[in-house]
Amino acid sequence: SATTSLLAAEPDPIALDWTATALVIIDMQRDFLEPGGFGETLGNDVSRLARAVAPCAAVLGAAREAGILVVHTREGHLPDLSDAPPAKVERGAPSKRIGDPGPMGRILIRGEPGHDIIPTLYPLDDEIVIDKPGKGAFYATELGDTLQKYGVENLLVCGVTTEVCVNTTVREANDRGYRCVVLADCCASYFPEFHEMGLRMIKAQGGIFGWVSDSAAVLKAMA
Ligand code: C5J
Repeated sequence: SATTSLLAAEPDPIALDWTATALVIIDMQRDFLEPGGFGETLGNDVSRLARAVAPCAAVLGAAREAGILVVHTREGHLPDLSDAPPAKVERGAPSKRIGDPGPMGRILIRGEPGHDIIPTLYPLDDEIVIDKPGKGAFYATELGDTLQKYGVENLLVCGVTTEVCVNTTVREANDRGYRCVVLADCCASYFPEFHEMGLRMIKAQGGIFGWVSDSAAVLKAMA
């Protein structure tokens, strides 16, 4: 039908019914992409994530124009840290821990400037924003119910970081029966080799837990 397109992807092209497809943009937050946030406190070079912004913006613009459901996610915790497991807060040797004050407010806390989505990809008022305490977007959130309500079967997945929150969310979604297509140039990692391997893991073995495509293929298929 007119609502279905064939999207070039690996390991195989995939037919997508756009009325049953959502664009999911994972954790494109100032805390991960800008200096002074959670990502940098862990010792990462946050400039490595910048490459994903323009491709994400292009796909987001096309999805908005095509009327495709858009979902944004944000990783973070309540101000009292009641949803932050001590095992997560205590881990490693960061320069600042979750909840500590930083230049963009308290690190990884809901409502603080650093927790919000970067201006270039800022959600529109009618778009869905899922706040999640974990790496996966299904754990302890309303995402599953929301996707079911909208009749979603397929996810186009963008965001950061490829091997952490993107991979975890795609694994969760795959087990729940969603077809997940990860857009390679719309994702990024602090570790280029983890980005590469994170994508290869998804599409290996005939697409063991998803597909991999890119922004150019999506723009072409949506046109
Ligand atoms: C991380 C994420 N890397 N959004 N979070 O801690 O991938």
